[in-house]
Amino acid sequence: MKTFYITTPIYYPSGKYHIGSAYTTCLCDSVKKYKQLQNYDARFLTGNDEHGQKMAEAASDNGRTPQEHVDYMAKLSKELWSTLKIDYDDFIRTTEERHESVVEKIFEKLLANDDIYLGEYSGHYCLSCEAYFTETQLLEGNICPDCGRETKILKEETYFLRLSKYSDRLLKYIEDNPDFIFPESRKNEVVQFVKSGLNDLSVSRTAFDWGVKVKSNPKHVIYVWIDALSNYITSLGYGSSKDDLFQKYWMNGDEVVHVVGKDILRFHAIYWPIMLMALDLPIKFRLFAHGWYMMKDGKMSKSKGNVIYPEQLVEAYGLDAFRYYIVRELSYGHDGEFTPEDYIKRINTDLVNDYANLVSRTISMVNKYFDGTVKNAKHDHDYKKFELELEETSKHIFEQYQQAMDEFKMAEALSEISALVKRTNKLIDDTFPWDLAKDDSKKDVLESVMYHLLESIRLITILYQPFLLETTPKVFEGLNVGEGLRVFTSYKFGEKSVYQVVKKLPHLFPRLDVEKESEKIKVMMESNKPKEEEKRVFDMKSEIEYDDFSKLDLIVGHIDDAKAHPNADKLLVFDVNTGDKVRTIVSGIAKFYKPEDLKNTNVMVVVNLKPVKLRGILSEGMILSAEDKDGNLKVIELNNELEPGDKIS
Ligand code: ME8
Repeated sequence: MKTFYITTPIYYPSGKYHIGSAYTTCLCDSVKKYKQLQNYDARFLTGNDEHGQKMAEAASDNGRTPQEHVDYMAKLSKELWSTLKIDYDDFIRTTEERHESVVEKIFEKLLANDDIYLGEYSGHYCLSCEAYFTETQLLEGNICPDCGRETKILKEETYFLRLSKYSDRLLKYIEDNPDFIFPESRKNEVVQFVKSGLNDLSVSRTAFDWGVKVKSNPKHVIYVWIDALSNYITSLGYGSSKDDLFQKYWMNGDEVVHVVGKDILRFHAIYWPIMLMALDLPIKFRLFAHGWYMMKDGKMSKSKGNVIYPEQLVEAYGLDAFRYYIVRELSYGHDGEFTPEDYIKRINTDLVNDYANLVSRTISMVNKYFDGTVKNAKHDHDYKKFELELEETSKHIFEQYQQAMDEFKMAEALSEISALVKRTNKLIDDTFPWDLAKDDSKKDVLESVMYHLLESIRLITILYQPFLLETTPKVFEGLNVGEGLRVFTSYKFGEKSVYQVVKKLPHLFPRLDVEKESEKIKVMMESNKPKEEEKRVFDMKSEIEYDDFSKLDLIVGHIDDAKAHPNADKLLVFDVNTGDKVRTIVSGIAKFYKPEDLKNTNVMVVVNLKPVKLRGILSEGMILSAEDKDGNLKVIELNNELEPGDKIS
């Protein structure tokens, strides 16, 4: 038996998982089931990424210790996966001893081989983004290109992984293995990035301690990505005394696929293969990088009230509808949009109108005309050509479906099945069974048509098995199809000789009212908004004296005019009347405002801040804004009765 090993990323359990994480997990689970139908020995790994500063912060935001927090979240995650009937073979947590002890060894091994070395990192660090930036990335005035705040020069002792040493080998590997990273566009992104030159990667931190400590120098904590990426092999027992799974699925395995979102492509396409090369292990995996589920108003975010949780959709519309929609709606490698209307329409069209309707019409006709029993009557008749056409279509669709599934084009695979459902429904339109039933001499023809409908439903249901977990067994049972005729090797017209169907199948998917049900989903999304009284936590700076505060000259300013910065997308340039004069102030808020949005408003200005040149324009002050939970900046607008130059204290 050939082996197949598929993995999701390990998720950061900072909060409840939304439909984005559920997408990757459902997709991998469906692929596992598909591979099992192809007779592979398939293994599926998922888990949680529990270390790092952000996790420690999420824990303290929730009033828990980091360990309490990750334990609690692991329980919630497993509950979600069980609600979604995810059939993983292992759930790895990076705080488990079996993982930590091996990560520790991996680091020491790389250190001993001189692939990791101790050095010093000095660079412009943005405290808010927790990231270093190079000189060329910074905006003028050492401003962070992501959030527009001033960066600080930080120096810290850190270990580095020699990425530079491996970049040629990596490029050659990508060239020699054209299907290593897919889709193609993602591969090109990676190649370009590597070709632009790889700097050695800082792989340890000293600023916090929630992580795996470097054994030989415990004041360092191993960088969360080195820790996290190792999960794909630590879970198989690599580096431990019991490594038979590692030998079977990795070293001697036939296929390994890591499925990841586009945002973590670089980690998997560059750092991970380089780690494997440095460990002298084969790069066994292929990498599929998918797009994101977005909302009409951008990214999913609790405070926008646009988040929807998988559990809510499953409870309202059932598991199969959710699992079907989630892999059907995102097309290969692209982003897609979740809208409540699309959700309901997709279920109504594909599952209610086409599939469920075909099954229920057929069962009721077979009962009405043949008392529930139909056999394979092979003989010629006037409608044979329609039946043969259906047989041909179904053969072709099986090939197309497999090809799409092998290439991780789930939406295409599902639309192939839909095409077969439509084609089968068309056999009813082509042959008018109700007319055939009126003529006793056409009984054989009618039986042949019914048989073809039933066989086609069997074949369709075989293909739906990786996706519709609850519905497909019901249909097979209703049609009295045994285990042996539910497998790919039985995908052929004529394999089942006699059908004996149930009197009536319970509704597979009830028809939904689009307007009413979309409204219901919108209400669910609104209810997911954080409650007003929810505690906000921020990083409190150290206490200051009044004298420190009084050093600030805070003044009411009136924005006379505003325009885009000619040389920087992220910056806006304001003419602000602060009473004494009209100042030019450059502000990194272009992501949140159009220039005209703030014209003629009164704002708070720090006027005695040392002027800085930002991309060629001298900025003579700072307009104050507030940052919401999701990092959006909102300028603090003041009462219009205030005058430019009024002092704020
Ligand atoms: O990145 N649509 O964890 P994570 C589709 N711990 N996918 C989405 C999504 C959306 N709206 N939002 C997030 C991490 N994702 C690391 C991984 S692996 C060794 C370590 C996807 O919880 C995202 O693209 O932040 C990523 O693939 C996955 O969820 C986990 O993200």
